[in-house]
Amino acid sequence: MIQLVAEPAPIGIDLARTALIIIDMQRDFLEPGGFGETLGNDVSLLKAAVEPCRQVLAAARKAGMLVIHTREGHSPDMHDAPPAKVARGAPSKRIGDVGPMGRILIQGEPGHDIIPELYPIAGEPVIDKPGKGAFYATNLGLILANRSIENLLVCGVTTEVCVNTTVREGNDRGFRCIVLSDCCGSYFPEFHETGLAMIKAQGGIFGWVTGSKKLLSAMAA
Ligand code: C5J
Repeated sequence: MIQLVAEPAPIGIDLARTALIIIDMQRDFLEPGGFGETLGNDVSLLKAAVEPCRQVLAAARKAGMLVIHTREGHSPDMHDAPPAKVARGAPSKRIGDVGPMGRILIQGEPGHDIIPELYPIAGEPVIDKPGKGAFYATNLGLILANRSIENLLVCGVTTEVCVNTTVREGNDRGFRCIVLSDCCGSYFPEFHETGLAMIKAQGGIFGWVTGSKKLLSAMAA
């Protein structure tokens, strides 16, 4: 058990029943020429989350925790891409179009891959998800049940989209979701703050929020 200083309240978690889930730290979101940039975003805003995430990933591996990575994207034939998602907005390139990192948000393309700093190692499940939430149309729930996981430490991008959606899904499935604020990022700093505020409001309506340093010092204690 470790005791975590968190908001809205401290929380004790058993690391043997805790998984680290790193959401969509893909080149398509973090590097120029990918999905994030085609939507008109400044992708450099997500960079700050990489180093805290790397430190937490190293600590989780050292502690023998279950580490799960997710990737948002679609199969090359796009049978799993809802037309309403593909047609959305006015991006410079749409999902499936060819960009400098290959076809946008398509599995197997360079842009779909996880950034080198956080690259999965053997034994770490990588969940390919067609939606924003990591539970939707994936076997994440099964993987967590098979390991008797009760708590999720959540990192990744973007705070208000895929992180928030996954936390809401996880909360409804009975998981204690603890979001690591500096390990998450958004193209909109105000949405990052509000996304975190929504999780911890009302006594922790969706979960808890803490920072990587607090987690690392609790794990080291
Ligand atoms: C978005 C995500 N923002 N991973 N995806 O479209 O948050």
